[in-house]
Amino acid sequence: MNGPGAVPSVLVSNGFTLEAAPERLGRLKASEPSEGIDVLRDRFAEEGYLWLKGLLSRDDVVGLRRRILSLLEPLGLLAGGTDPAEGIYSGRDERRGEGHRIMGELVRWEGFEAFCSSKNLRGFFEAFFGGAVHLHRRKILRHTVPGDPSCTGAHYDLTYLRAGTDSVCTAWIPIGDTPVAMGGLTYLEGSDAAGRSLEAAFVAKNASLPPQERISAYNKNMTAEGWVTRDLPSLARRLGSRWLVADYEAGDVVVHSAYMIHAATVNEDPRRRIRLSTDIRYQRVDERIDTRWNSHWNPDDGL
Ligand SMILES: O=C(O)CCC(=O)C(=O)O
Repeated sequence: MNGPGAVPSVLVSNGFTLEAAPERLGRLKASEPSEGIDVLRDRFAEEGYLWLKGLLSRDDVVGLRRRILSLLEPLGLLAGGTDPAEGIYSGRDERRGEGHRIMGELVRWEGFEAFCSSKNLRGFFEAFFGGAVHLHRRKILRHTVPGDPSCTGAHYDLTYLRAGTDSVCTAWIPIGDTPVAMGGLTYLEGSDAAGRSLEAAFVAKNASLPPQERISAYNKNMTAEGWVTRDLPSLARRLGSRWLVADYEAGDVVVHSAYMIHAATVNEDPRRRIRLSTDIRYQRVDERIDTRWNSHWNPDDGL
């Protein structure tokens, strides 16, 4: 069991520093998968997320981490003489697009598909949705080296999934221990409601656009990346809310709603570990599926 990681005195995202005051920065609430599905469903409805401790086998997650990092090793990303599963960054710049090319191959690997549809994960969603589920083929696999200043901006996922059901859920899976300093996901507390009203406003604005543009995250009514903003501290102030962070451990999964606003911070790990994570989507099979997500992810797929 790993103790909580050191929380950096400052958390930064895309050049903006998160306010550390308790009314602006807090901790995610943890849930145990054994708590019972009704309790978990109620909590999800209340909070917009579930941080499920140890849903997956730690060994499976660490094994996947080792595999991914040993494929990144030939790119010179790992410090010499270190264990690939640790993922200690060498400080070397990756040749443009090489890491993404490897990630793009990995998401097509049968072993990765098996990981994402493992019994515990699929079983959780079957119980949660109360029926047969669909796992979207498009699965995003991310690697973030320490010090990289560009982070995921504040957004809610329906922006990219507008042609399907809004009951779709994301499972964000840290691939390896990911203490706060490593820049894992941060959630804006209580923001499921804000995501719903932002989306309602976009639907009204988008009504006159042609159908393909209406569902696009990048139409003229959206920001360049489809994000709500890069400025996390201002958003928290505007909504009178706070960003929630966590020391994630290998085996944890965070399930969030399609409206829950989330973002990432710079990886400032004092041990200089590379952050690996995947984000994948589950929904009921009998609900509308956004067919744009029926193909494997690649970083240039325009979604
Ligand atoms: O890992 C990240 O930086 C972003 C993940 C994300 O946006 C998601 O899980 O929906």
